[in-house]
Amino acid sequence: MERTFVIAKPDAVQRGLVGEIIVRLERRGLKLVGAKFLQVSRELAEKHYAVHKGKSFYEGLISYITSAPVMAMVWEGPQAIVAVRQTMGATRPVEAAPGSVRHDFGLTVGRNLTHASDAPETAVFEIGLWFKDAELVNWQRPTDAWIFEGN
Ligand code: IDP
Ligand code: MG
Repeated sequence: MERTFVIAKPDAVQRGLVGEIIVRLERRGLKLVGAKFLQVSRELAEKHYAVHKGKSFYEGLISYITSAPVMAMVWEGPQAIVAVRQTMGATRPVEAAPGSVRHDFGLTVGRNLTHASDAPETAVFEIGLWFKDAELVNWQRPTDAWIFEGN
């Protein structure tokens, strides 16, 4: 089973959309295995977004993610990485599919509500950066047999 890292960004928290984001992932059948509500430090933000250092939007991105609390989460399921990015929608809300979080609640790329890991290696790196092993919960969900079958 695959795990992916998700953030409800400061705009999602301020706008009261954390529950909306969680409900969409739960309803899809993904399983929550870790969550923490925190104010992101500049140090953590720089590590998380190291890949974007030097880009025109980098400073704005660091100030956005550190501007107010976030909800950081780990979600699990078959093809969780691709599935969660699909539920969140394309980076630019005006290019995101109707029905996705970024389409339904966003307009500009600088306030696009969520983060989700984009590949298996990124997911491993991000989960390790934000969570200790002991903060992730392995739990059984009997309804899984009604949600997943094979791949
Ligand atoms: P992703 O979040 O969909 O993976 P990335 O390209 O990895 O998108 O960019 C990381 C984040 O940086 C975006 O979610 C968005 O918040 C911000 N960002 C990306 N491109 C721009 C831009 O052109 N202007 C402002 N912010 C941007
Ligand atoms: Mg990205």
